[in-house]
Amino acid sequence: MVTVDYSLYLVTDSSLVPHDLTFLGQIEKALEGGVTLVQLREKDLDTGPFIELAYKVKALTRQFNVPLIINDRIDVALAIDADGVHIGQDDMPLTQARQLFGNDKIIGVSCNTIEEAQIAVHQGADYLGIGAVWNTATKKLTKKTLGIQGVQDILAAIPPIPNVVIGGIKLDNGKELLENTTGVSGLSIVSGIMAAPDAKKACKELLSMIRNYVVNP
Ligand code: TZP
Ligand code: MG
Repeated sequence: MVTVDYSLYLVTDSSLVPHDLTFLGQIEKALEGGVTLVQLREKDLDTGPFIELAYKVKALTRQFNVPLIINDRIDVALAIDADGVHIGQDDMPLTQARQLFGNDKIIGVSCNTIEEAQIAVHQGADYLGIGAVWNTATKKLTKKTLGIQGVQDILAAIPPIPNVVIGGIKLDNGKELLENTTGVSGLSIVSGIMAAPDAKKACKELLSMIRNYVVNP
């Protein structure tokens, strides 16, 4: 498996890109700004267009030597030979995903409770996505937001495992989160990067803040 730096994890959302900019251009800017991981998360694309887009994003992430993770769709991840897949609690269970995907690929699992995190660790997740920490306009949330304390409670209940925290994270509250937790591997951000007028600058600022708190390979 590739060595992964979880420090700044971009999760894409094409609907958030400013009108004068392009989706792929925005991802490229984010890569130039130093994002360490990219997840292609497009909920409304049919399989064919999703695969077509995924190949384009993969070509970009390869240039920067950054792993590409596909949200939800194991079939798409396999088809394009992505580096990993990210599954939620209602997606294909981790055990089956691992059987299809093998041990050499990255599988991340979304967790909102201690129990979900413990199960994901037990079943061999490579990393956890913990959230939502705060409210966000990017995703309709069906579960409680965790707050900083909720994130810390989950981390305290599981053995050390790579993890990213997600939901409503910007520069200032991201700093507050990292200052007040131990064991967070990185921040996962959608609108704070995809909607930024200057995504490269936004990523540089986020990364230089994160690097003060997080040590990754
Ligand atoms: N999962 C939990 S919150 C969220 C996802 C995909 C969206 C986070 O988006 P943003 O814009 O970084 O708040
Ligand atoms: Mg999902």
